Amino acid sequence: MASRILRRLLTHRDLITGHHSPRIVTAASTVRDKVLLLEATTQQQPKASKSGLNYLALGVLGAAAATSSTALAEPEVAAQSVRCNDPYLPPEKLHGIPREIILYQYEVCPFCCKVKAFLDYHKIPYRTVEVSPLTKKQLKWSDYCKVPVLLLDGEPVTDSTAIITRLAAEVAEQERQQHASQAQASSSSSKKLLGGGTRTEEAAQSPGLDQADEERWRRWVDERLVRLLTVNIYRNMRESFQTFDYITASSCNFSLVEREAARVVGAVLMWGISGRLRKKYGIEGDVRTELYQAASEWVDALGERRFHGGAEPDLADLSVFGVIRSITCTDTFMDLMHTTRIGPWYEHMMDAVGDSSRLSAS
Ligand SMILES: N[C@@H](CCC(=O)N[C@@H](CS)C(=O)NCC(=O)O)C(=O)O
Repeated sequence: MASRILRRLLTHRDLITGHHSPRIVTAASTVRDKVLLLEATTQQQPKASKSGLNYLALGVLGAAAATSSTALAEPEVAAQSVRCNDPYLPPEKLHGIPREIILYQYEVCPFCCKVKAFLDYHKIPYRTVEVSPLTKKQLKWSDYCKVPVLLLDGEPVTDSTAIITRLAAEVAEQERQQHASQAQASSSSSKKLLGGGTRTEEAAQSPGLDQADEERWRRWVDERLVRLLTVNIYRNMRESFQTFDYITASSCNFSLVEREAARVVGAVLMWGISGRLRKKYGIEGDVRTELYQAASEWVDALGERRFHGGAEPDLADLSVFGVIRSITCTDTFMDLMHTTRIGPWYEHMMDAVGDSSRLSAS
């Protein structure tokens, strides 16, 4: 199973190398029905701490980490960011699917990969700007120091969860409008509208419960799964080097010397602090065993369903998939596929998400 998945992944050049073929996709044709009930509030984003331990080692990648996509023009936006109070709550105000989306990212950052999984699944075109972890010069227009940052027609939105919540609300609204116009055209399609579009009938009958569960698992990804993945990919010196081979290979504009320096310093540094991370995250047992347990929790939660969302992935599926996809080519990933029951779901997710909707750098 794992080797089949890996073979297929290796055909996805964009994931491994950061190279992408240009592709124009119409977002409107692939929107999914996401019903979000709660109200949102927004507030000014405080300046983020630069001490994010997860990707601390990425700092050693330095200014050299800028890839070709960095060539995109600096945005003309106010030096401030917008963030939901509670990132799981949809925004009060919708603006429609943005015409231009730019993702400021680290290529293999799990939070950025979560956002990319959402955009890829919905075939919403986007460009990426690879941020230098050391200088963050690509983000100097912003007071927010982390990635991802998404520019939606020039408006900055921060935090992967808030970004996905916001985009999901836009997509749901677009789909609602499409259904409404279809319902006007024929009475039979109005029946479909009540059925919830792409959601399962069961889900449509209990939207409240369904959304609460979706949110619970999204929180689980942010508060448990990402942390477990992080401590696993740096759990010993060999795996830490393997992870940094992968990270440095994913940033395509390194000179040979820069790449080697980043690889060695980053791997040693991250291995060195992995114990502290474990403590910080309250992970007491063997990290691999705990990760396997987490995978079991997820598979058990799926039950007989193809996806958590039923016949189609929901935001929980896309979040779990996105963060796991960020560690492709590591032993942690292979062990997850070999040792746990998560493989079949992961393969279904690869099929559902399909090719990336990322546009090539201009
Ligand atoms: N809650 C944030 C977390 C973002 C985050 O921690 N990003 C890391 C990269 S994986 C970061 O930018 N750390 C600060 C740094 O690299 O200086 C989200 O979901 O977007």
